[in-house]
Amino acid sequence: MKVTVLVGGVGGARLLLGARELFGRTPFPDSGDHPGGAHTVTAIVNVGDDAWMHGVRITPDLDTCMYTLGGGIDEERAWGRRDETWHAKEELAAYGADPDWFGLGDRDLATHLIRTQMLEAGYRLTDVTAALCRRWDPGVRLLPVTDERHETHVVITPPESPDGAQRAIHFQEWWVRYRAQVPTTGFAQVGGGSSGRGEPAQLTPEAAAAIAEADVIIFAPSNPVVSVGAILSVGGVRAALRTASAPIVGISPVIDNKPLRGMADECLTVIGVATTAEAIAAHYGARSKAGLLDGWLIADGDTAEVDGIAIGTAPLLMTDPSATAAMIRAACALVGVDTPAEGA
Ligand code: FO1
Repeated sequence: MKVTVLVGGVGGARLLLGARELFGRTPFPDSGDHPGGAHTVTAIVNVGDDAWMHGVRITPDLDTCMYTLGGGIDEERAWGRRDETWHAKEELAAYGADPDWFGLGDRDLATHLIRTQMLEAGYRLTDVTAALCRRWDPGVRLLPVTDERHETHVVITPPESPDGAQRAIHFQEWWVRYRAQVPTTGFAQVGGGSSGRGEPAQLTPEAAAAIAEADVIIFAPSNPVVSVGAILSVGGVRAALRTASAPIVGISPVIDNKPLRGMADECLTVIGVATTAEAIAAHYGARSKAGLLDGWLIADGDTAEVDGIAIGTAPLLMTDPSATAAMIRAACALVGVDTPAEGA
C-alpha cells in the first residue's frame, strides 16, 4: 500500500512516527520499486519556512521530520538537535551578526553546511534531502514539495513604524522573533520558478508521482495556513490532488476547537477562517465541490458538518506512535481504506 502524507513540522513529524509504526519502515534507499507486500510511506514536506541565515540554507520542516524520525531531535524544543551546543551562535552574536534571535545549534549547523554545499554544487533539494537521510534513515521517504524557493513571508504593521507603514518579513522572523504578536495582515509565498519568468515554484516530479500513485493521501494535523496551505500553494499541487485516484483525508489540527501547539489560530485569523474543525474543513473544501477533501477526522467532542466531506471522530492526541497509528487507521477507514491490523 502506498501512503502519501502532506506534512509541516512538529505535528507532521509526530504523525509520521505513527505512520511508520502502522505501515512499517519504508525501505531505503528509496529505489522507488519496493519488494511485494511492503507498504511505503512518503511525506511531502512544506518548504515555506525555509530561509537563508548566516549564509546557510535552513529547511526547518524537513529537518524536524528527519531528526524526529531519525532519533536526533531535541524532544523538548521539537526542533534542532538533542545534545546541542550553541558556540557558533554565541560567536556570531559576538560579531554582532544578524539575526541574533534565531537559534543555530552547532550540530544542526553541520546539516545546513552539507545542504548548502550540495545546493551550491547544483543538487536539487530532493536529492540533498535523500543524501542527508542516508545518515538518519527515517524509515519514511521525505520529499520537499518543490525544489525551488517558495518562502512564506508575512505582511505586518511593525509597532515601531510611525506612520503605520506595513512591511513584509520572513516567516521565521514573524514566528521566532515576534511570536506572531504583531499586527499581521497577510501571508505571501516568495520565490518562484528558477526560470526567472516569475511563475510559481512547481511540484517536483517525485512528489507528483507520490500523489498520483498513492492508495491514500493524508493531510497531517499541521498548520492549515503556513504548513499545509504553503504546500497547496505550490504550482501543480492542487491539480495533482484533485485528479489523484486515491481518497484524500485530513486530520483536524484542533481539539475542542483549539490548536494543540504552534500558532494555527493566529494564522487562521489572519486569513479570516475560524479556528474550528468545521471551518478548517470548509476552508480545504470538499473534493466533490472544487475542494480537496473526501474525509475529515476530528477530535472526539468536536463537531463539523461540511457538505461532501465524510466526517469522523477519534482521539487526536498524538501521545505516542501507537496512539497516532490508531488515529491514522481511523482516518483511512473514514475514506474506505483498509490498513494493517494493529502491530501487524
Ligand atoms: N524555533 C524557535 O522558536 N526558535 C529558534 O531559535 C528556532 C531555531 C531553529 C533552527 C533550525 C530549525 O530547523 C528550526 C528552528 N526553529 C526555531 C523552529 C522553526 O522556527 C519552526 O519550528 C518551524 O519553522 C515551524 O514549523
